[in-house]
Amino acid sequence: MALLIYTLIHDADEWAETLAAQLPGLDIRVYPNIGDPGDIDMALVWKPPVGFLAGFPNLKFVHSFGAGVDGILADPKYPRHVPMARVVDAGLANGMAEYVVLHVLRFHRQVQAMQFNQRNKTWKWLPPVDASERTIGIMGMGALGAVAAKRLTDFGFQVVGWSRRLKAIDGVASFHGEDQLEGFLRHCNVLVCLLPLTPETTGIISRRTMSLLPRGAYIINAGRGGHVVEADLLHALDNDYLSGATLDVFAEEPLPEDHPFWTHPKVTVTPHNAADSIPSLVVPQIVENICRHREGKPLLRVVDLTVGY
Ligand code: NDP
Ligand code: OXD
Repeated sequence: MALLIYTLIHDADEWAETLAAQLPGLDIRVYPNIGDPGDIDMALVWKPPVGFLAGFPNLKFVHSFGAGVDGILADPKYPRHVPMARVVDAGLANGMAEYVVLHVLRFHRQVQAMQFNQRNKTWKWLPPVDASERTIGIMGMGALGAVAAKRLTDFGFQVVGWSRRLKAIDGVASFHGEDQLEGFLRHCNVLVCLLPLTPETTGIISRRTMSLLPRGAYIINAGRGGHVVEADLLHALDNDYLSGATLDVFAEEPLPEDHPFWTHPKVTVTPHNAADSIPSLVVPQIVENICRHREGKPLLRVVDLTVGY
């Protein structure tokens, strides 16, 4: 039996080499050199094309290259009886926490305004705001959100989180469920999205939800592009309701050359690299799942296919 690797954005050969070094003898097939599809019982994938995975009759488990699995579940022909595992990694959580802290601090320390002033050679003192007067709200208090929230509390920010289920994290007020979304949003001077993209969360940052934020709020989206209704965000920025946005993920990636986000004075664009799966850090957990599969043990870090994350 063999492991198939499919990705158009990672260095598939590097991943294959790292896997081979840890599991000598593992039969690894890197797309497009698949051989007999009947040989494939495991697949490590990122955004496979529609119907691709359904073409492997002996597939027993699928592993995502990353934390998110929306790019796999977007395939309506995904064989639903095949379990899927995802990456939950301290390195990834650390990278994401750095990204969130960096952009929260940019907002907090008014870097956008100072850069604007510098371009105009304007020496202007901006009144400071104490961190305790800012509330940072994190949508999605999972493996990534919880770590970012904790780091933000170290700076003295008020931190609130929103998730499906109630959380108990020291120093972080927990809101949960649809009913508490409005109460959560009303607090957030910065709204950070670290949700998975599911039918429930698609388009969650919309004109309605943004209107519930305090005037002058800032948005950081490192979840998925599909969380944001882009036209609504542009409208809120252009009407000075929001003070700015940092966006790492987009409805279409790479972000098209003519997209208004590229040149918008209030938007910071990063190319979907808030946090990356690093082969040397992540491969051990994939190897662990391959071994468990071979030994007939339950997989770890399994995705609940009924909720989509
Ligand atoms: P987790 O599955 O660990 O956490 C997801 C969180 O979202 C949970 O707290 C969950 O609530 C909450 N959630 C899900 N659905 C809802 C809903 N309908 N209403 C309220 N809360 C909800 O995921 P990770 O933290 O590991 O990753 C989150 C996402 O980050 C990924 O799915 C991916 O899209 C994105 N990502 C982006 C990267 C980048 O570089 N830009 C890198 C890595 C990931 P509960 O805890 O109650 O289940
Ligand atoms: C992920 C990502 O989901 O990098 O891991 O987006």
